[in-house]
Amino acid sequence: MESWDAEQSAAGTGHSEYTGDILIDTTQQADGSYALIDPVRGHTTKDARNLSSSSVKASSGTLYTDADNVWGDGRKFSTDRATAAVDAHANTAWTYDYYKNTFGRNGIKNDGKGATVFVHVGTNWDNAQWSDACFCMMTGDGDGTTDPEQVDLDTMGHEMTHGVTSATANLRYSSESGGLNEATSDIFGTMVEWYANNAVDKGDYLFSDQSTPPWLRRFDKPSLDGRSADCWSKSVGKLDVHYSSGVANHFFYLASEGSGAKTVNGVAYNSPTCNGSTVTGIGNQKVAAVWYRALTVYMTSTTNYSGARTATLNAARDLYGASSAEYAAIAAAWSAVSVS
Ligand code: ASN
Ligand code: ZN
Ligand code: CA
Repeated sequence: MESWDAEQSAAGTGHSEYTGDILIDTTQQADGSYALIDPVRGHTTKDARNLSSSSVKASSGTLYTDADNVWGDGRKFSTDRATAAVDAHANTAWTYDYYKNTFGRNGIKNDGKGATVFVHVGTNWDNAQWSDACFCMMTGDGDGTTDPEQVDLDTMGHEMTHGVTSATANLRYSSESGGLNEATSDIFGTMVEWYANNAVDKGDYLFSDQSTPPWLRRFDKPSLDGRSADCWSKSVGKLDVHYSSGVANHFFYLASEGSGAKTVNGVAYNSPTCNGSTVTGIGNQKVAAVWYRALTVYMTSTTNYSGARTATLNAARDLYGASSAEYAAIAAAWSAVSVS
């Protein structure tokens, strides 16, 4: 009998750390309390109770429940342990919706199954990660002094995208394929931010700008972080994957916005080219569409930078035609980061 359903979906109010006051999808349980179970997308948000990332399993931690369906206090480093959970729960939903509404992808594995999301992992763990084995995301509380909880939009999008990459091209997490794996997470993490169109955490080409201000990585000139590569070279695959990703992040910016100085949503960028060319952008939605098709149709576990150029050109040909401006822009942007 319908009126006796034990669980029903409800709209909760969340006081988030990074995106203001928001609505979150929760589930009312048989005892009348509300739980951070997303009835639409299937993901569940839990408190890891400071268990270290290496020990977390899907069954670890405690499901968040609440009597009045009003969650968190909007503060960073909050003593209210539900505050980081508000951001994690909502931003996982934004990521799911981005993939669903943009590419028709039904969850991380495209099987409609929701993941488990953990907040408060470890002690002063200034990181977040995806685990295939656990089918879960883990987020830490930051460093305890400067960096707060690692649950902002682009970070959640980044981690969930590692699951998408595993389920598709499965790019090996070392050398050039590892850089492409990391860049794929940076690119779609950023696209989730653009998709969410939040007034507080605006779309930008800065990664982890909210939880590690002013930013951890940036796309227009990745080397500004002191470690990432702007241009491909034979030795780029020797870098840590979070720095060899710079070549693809730089490609993404150039193909989206073009070379030179530009202010977007109030942030000033200045993107150089490695070959002295001038590149005209086609907008990040088209570049993301090309990247998604390349990732899901053409890239494999061993794709390197040269292979990524071929994969994205194949995707651009499929989507826009071989003589399109989009195809030409993808080619020009790769050439501008020295990938031929
Ligand atoms: N946050 C990092 C990442 O997703 C964690 C790691 O290096 N695996 O890349
Ligand atoms: Zn990553
Ligand atoms: Ca950002």
